Amino acid sequence: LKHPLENTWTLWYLENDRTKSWEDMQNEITSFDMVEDFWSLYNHIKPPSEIRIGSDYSLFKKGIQPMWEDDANKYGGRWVINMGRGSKLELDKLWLDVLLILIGEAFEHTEEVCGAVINLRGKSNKISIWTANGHNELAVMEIGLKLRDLLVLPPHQLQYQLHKDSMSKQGSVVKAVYCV
Ligand code: M7G
Repeated sequence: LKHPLENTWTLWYLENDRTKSWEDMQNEITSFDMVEDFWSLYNHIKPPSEIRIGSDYSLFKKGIQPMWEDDANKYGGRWVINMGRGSKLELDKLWLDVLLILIGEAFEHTEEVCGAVINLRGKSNKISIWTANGHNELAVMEIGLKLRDLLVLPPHQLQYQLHKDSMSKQGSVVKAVYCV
């Protein structure tokens, strides 16, 4: 007997390839809606620390593409954890914790959660949790504070950025609209 999840989730993998557009670098891997199927998938794929620099994994609710342009994301934003270089162990553990928090529906405003992304970038690895509406302060803050507690992050390590600001960014800095 398998144990159903609240939602169906889709795993995406982005492999950096200069000959392709960003959208075309996204590959939909598979979807699952059972606890046991999550673990078989997790055990079958490489942990983030073993995939190539420049790659991303994304886990989104089925039907939402891991891009700013998706209807579910276009008014949203993301809580970003800047990991720096970090250890492989830390990186893999934090990503697994984030996956479990998502599929376990740990938030009160769980309907606001769209998905999570890990960007493998060498010196500036990032994990982010994407939410649907960046102006829903109550939900954004509840999610940010709960993330900080569950992941046991030190204060000021989580920053919330609106996708519309990432989309139109000039230079390398996107302003944070909230910080916990
Ligand atoms: P990134 O991979 O999110 O972060 O964005 P990085 O700077 O740490 O590598 C890198 C670039 O990928 C952006 O400047 C965009 O050109 C493109 N890109 C990233 N995202 C998340 C999107 C997206 O959602 N839609 C589109 N069209 N391009 C994106």
